[in-house]
Amino acid sequence: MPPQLVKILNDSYQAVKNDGQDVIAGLTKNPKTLPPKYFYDDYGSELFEQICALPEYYPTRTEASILEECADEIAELTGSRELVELGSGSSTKTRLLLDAYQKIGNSFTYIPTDVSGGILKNSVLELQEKYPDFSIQGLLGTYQQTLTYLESTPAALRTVCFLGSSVGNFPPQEFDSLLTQITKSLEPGNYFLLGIDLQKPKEILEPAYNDRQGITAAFNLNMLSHLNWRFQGNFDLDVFNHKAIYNQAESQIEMRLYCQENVTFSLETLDLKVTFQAGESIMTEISRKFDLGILQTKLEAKELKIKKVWTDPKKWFGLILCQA
Ligand code: AVJ
Repeated sequence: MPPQLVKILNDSYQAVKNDGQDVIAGLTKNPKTLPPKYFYDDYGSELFEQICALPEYYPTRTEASILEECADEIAELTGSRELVELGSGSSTKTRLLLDAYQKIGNSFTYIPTDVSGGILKNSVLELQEKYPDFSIQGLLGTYQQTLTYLESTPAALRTVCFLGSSVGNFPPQEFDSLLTQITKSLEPGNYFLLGIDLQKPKEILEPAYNDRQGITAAFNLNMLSHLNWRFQGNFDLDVFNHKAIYNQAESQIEMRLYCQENVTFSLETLDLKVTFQAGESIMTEISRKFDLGILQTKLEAKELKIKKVWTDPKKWFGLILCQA
């Protein structure tokens, strides 16, 4: 049998089956929220790729510029034979790391993981062609499912990477438990590579999340169309508006969808009715902006020893390499 391109992490890795419970919890809260993982159906992942290329959206190209400088060093320092990536998307930036590991010439396994099956399968196919000597195994699942799986399959020379500042989606407490779970997925000596967006003026941050072409707006609204197909919903995208603001006190971007009318929608398979007052919003995402020093202390407290830290000349983005 040919190897599976993508292994599906199903609920056997999860104690409780929970599909949609997080949607119910968020939409019955006041104020309403939704988990950012619902951005990423296949179309949402495609929109996110477009965001990464926007002139206002600096994180992707800034992180790539740092990786261009330090990928060889990371490959040498870690000497890893396995790279697991959380939320790999198209794996575009990761190719800089894969190139560096390829130069070293050891046998090597790359494990991209994502919640979007379409983009994951396509990138596994492309990467297998570009890196014929690497073993490439996609994992389809949430961060939690992936980390639980990793814990059950330890590897001596493993690096787990979490790029693009996706950790910024986690509020402080959840971030804390995520770090605990990441530590559990690592054996002593394994590495963790973390990409984080750093604090900077509102004048740079807000345009990055309210782009002039409206791609971020389409990305935000697509969450409702994802819920419509996944849970037989009837959200009318035309009555919602996108807006992102920088909450200076919390150092986070907050992205919301504002409902323009008094209206009720339903999600049939969740047996849920959701009523909105005109002007009411759903918060779909927070994107935290970090202080490099505070974060380093936090990682050390989680028994992740800082090996090396890189930034760009403007100090807009940081890359931290830790060892368990
Ligand atoms: C993928 C979570 C890192 O927070 O910048 C981009 C998602 N949302 N534009 C971010 C996002 C709106 C992105 N992360």
